[in-house]
Amino acid sequence: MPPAPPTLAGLTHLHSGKVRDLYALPSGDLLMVASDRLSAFDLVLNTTIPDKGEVLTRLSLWWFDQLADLVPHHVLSADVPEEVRGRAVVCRRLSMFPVECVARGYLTGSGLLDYRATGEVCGLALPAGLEDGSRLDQPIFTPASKAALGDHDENVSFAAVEAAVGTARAAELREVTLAVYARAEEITRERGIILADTKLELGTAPDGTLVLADEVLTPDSSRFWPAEDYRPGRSQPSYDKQVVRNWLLSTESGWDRASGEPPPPLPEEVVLLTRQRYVEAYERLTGETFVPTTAPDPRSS
Ligand code: PZK
Repeated sequence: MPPAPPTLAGLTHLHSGKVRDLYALPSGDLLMVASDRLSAFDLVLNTTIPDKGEVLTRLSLWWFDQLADLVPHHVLSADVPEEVRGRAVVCRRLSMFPVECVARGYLTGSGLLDYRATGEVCGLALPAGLEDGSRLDQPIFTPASKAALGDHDENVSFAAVEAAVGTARAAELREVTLAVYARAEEITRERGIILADTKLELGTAPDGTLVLADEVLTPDSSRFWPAEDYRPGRSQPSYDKQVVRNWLLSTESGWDRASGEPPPPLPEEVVLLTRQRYVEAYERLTGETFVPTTAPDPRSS
């Protein structure tokens, strides 16, 4: 059973995702807290990864800065309650669009499944003969409807987005999503990392301005692949989670993915290697050394 979200004095808990928790502040703004929780094979593991929440928070802040000339973001401040220092941000409360805005430059995951079934992804016809990991000639906007926690988002057509948010807003969502992907892909490529796809959450401010929300371009919202290991025609190793997946699938873990049993706790060496992968992604992308400023997550023991 996954741990309960932290109780924060005076704050109302609003939502919990697999790894993040959202609270309402007395000011009316929101507090988004990134935990050290880790998901794999669609499950939240019982083992936490030290510093993961802080690494991902700092990475997301760095990306917001890289994207600031393309789209405004929701972060107001990193001045947060001391229990969550370093891994939480104060953000503006927006009216969120009921759609996950995904850009894909490479074919894998649900996009690959849809392509294999229909030759299309979100109603977009793709050339024949693509395989797992194929680079697309042009990045594509592949929106998805938001599913309840634990369910998978469902890929939807652009027409469905138009029906949900109106034609003008739908065009804006596509344009900003593809612009963010293009900017981010250029940056990751220069640093030896392939950005296969990324998922954005967008909302509007009271004056109607489109604003980028949630976390952006972290390994939890995007697929990062080490460029040196890229080989289309097979599933690509994940930058951050491959050690965890390999161990869970190994006989050593004793876990049978099909059993419905919760996965066993991760060995210390798997935890430390995985922590190092998150830190390395942060350092490779930002060019900055990661120095933790947080108190340890009290739920990580
Ligand atoms: C908002 N989520 C996703 C779920 C999380 C986050 N700035 C905003 N204004 C209004 N709503 C949201 C945001 C943002 N970001 C984001 N749900 C609502 C979500 C669970 C945990 F941390």
